[in-house]
Amino acid sequence: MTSPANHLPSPVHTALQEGILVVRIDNPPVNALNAAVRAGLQAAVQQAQSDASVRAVLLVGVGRAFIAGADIREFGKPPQEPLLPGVCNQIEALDKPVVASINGPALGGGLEVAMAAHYRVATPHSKLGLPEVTLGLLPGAGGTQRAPRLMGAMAAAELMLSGKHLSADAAHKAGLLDAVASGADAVDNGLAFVRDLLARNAPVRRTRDQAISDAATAPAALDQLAADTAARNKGLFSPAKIIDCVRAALRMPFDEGLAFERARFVECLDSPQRAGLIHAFFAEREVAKIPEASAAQPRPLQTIGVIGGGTMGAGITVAALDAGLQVTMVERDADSIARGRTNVEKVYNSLVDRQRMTAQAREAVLARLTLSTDYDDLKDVDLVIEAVFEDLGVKKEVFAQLDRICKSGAVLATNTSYLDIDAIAAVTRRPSDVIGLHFFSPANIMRLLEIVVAERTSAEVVATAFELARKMKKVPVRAGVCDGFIGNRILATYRQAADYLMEDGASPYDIDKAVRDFGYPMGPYQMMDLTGGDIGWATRKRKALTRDPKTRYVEISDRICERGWFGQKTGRGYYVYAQGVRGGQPDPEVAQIVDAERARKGVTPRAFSADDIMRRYMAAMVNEGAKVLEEGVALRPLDIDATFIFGYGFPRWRGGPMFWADAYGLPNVLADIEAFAKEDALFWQPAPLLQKLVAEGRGFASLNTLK
Ligand code: T1G
Ligand code: NAD
Repeated sequence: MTSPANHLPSPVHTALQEGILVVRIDNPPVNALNAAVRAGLQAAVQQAQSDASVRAVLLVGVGRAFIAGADIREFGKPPQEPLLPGVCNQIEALDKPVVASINGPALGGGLEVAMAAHYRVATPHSKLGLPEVTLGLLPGAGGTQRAPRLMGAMAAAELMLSGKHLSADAAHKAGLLDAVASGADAVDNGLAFVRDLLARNAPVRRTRDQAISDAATAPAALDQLAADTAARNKGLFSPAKIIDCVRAALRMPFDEGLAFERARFVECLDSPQRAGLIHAFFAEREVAKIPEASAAQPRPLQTIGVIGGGTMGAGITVAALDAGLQVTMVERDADSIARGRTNVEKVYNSLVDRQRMTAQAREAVLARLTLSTDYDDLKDVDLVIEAVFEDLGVKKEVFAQLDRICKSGAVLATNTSYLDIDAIAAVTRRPSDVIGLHFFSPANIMRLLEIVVAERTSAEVVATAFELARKMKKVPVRAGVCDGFIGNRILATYRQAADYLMEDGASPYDIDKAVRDFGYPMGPYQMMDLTGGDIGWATRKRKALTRDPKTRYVEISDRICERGWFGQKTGRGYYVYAQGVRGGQPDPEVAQIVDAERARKGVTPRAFSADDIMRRYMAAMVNEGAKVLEEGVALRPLDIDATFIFGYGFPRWRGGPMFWADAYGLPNVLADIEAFAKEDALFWQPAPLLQKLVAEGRGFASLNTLK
């Protein structure tokens, strides 16, 4: 059978077996419901309806998934018939039992197809969910009307708002499944289930006809959920629409509810957040597609060494243990290694305390950890990650030792935030085995891993680093060597723009508020207080020796640090952190310091609106991003987007700074920079790449495909 959409062979195959029409959906890698699949499903239903020898229908997915949802790549393009809501209604309307036999992911439209079927069975490792909210959407093929009828309105609302994937057991308990089969083969499981149905002459059971179990209590509970959701998902568009649809399911007849859902779905589709979130979805995956991945195979990776058991060393150790690896942590002395052990155990103890891990599981994980003060214990490891003090001399010493001790073929990595990795590699006889693995604090939580490829790093070592990231479920971004790589370099630039705003008249608290209202969890001065003002101060002092005297330098943060006010860790920074009070309070003494610095510099403060603040903040970020691109430090704009979404709190629904810039309009970004350059031409130098793209009428998106 060919598909009407494109006359290519249909990705949906049917075969009659014992009077059961087995419908196989075969659209690798995850059987996404593109136009051809939808057409194939529709044709299968029509075949089942018209063929009297068909007594029942069995839907299965070929490969590692049932159906992972609508084809996300189709969103934003003109819709192609048949549309999924209609296909689901046709499946449900069939007057012969339809069984969905699930293996692997049944997500979004995939679960909607299964809920339109009359019965559902799944293999034990299947995952069921309605994660459309993570794409700025809602279940648009009946999911908001059928899920409440299968699992209750509140449970359905929570599933859709969380975007979480349920295990087969949890889905069964929730009412989404009729059975969890023991077998791993979906066809066998399905055939056995259908045979039993036919033997019992089981009726067609349409989900639309099911009553909603908590219809009496749900309306009031939904009010509370709506309030919590609005507070939790500040600025997000689709969560409120999901709740409106569940309300409709409680109030309206099924088909009216479907129409209501459709209208809300189209509103989400048209929201710019959908485009930003879908860009983030694909950016998260595209970053792993790097030139070295096709040029080399990763080396074996079972045993890891971690040098330093401080903030980062301990977090990296936990990330490696969670990835199932053997870890040897090495510290300077007995006290330090004891501290390292405590830092690691603290993480697992709190998981056990919160019943998110059993004591046995903790012991099993910690059994894979070796603690040492002897570098010789690293002689057989596959990869070492150094996380000692941010001092070039100390790091060079460590790498010289590793070069002497580690086996040939071991990967030698540094977690430095800023230092020159080529200089570190140069103290070894194997610079091709040296690479930067820049984790973000807390390293066992933050998903971003900047993989810094030094001048001599081999393709095999890069591939091995990306394999480590895959094992640790990190989002790996390939970066070149420069001061601060991709993230910290761009961070330093927009932080500078924020400091200029502060010295010119904006209060640090207004700047933080503008950045929060833009969608960040916190502003730059709150972030400085969280990570510790002393770290930035040390960096500024280190850079003072080489700073261009013509560059404008704001000393307000120095004044604050000179008082020992390093932020949360000292109870005071830009904000005051009173015992028992959530979050920091603006500090009038900081405002006095700011005023004094303005007076000392002869600056007459002026007013800046939130829009003025964000135009400068974003212009600095995007302009430096363009420089990072043209220097080849980042491969593609999407690498910068992923860096800031997964490592610096950039609001995911805006798609990242470079994606945001395309939406805002590169000519507008350039115009802003040229306007600001009238005040400070040295800082506001437009990136040649930005000027080129504007001149050619192109966006950053045009650079997202690797040559
Ligand atoms: N559409 C298109 N491509 C998809 C896709 C999808 N739904 N899901 C995955 N891919 C691609 C992905 O880009 C990658 O491509 C490859 O498949 C493997 O994915 C009407 C509106 C299923 C749990 O949100 O969560 O249905 O990089 O690397 O880690 O109501 O993919 O190899 O070229 O992620 O094993 C709702 C999204 C859609 C699920 C597998 N569905 N997918 O994870 O592999 S909206 C989702 C996932 C919808 C309806 C609505 C995961 C996965 P490439 P992968 P994985
Ligand atoms: P930290 O001070 O918390 O820990 C450093 C540890 O290294 C200490 O426990 C110290 O005893 C140990 N150490 C020092 N010299 C050693 C040696 N020769 N052999 C063995 N152990 C030694 O510092 P941190 O915050 O964990 O930072 C470590 C590295 O990670 C730095 O390069 C830093 O720039 C980088 N980094 C830090 C962060 C962050 O947010 N803290 C984020 C990313 C990267």
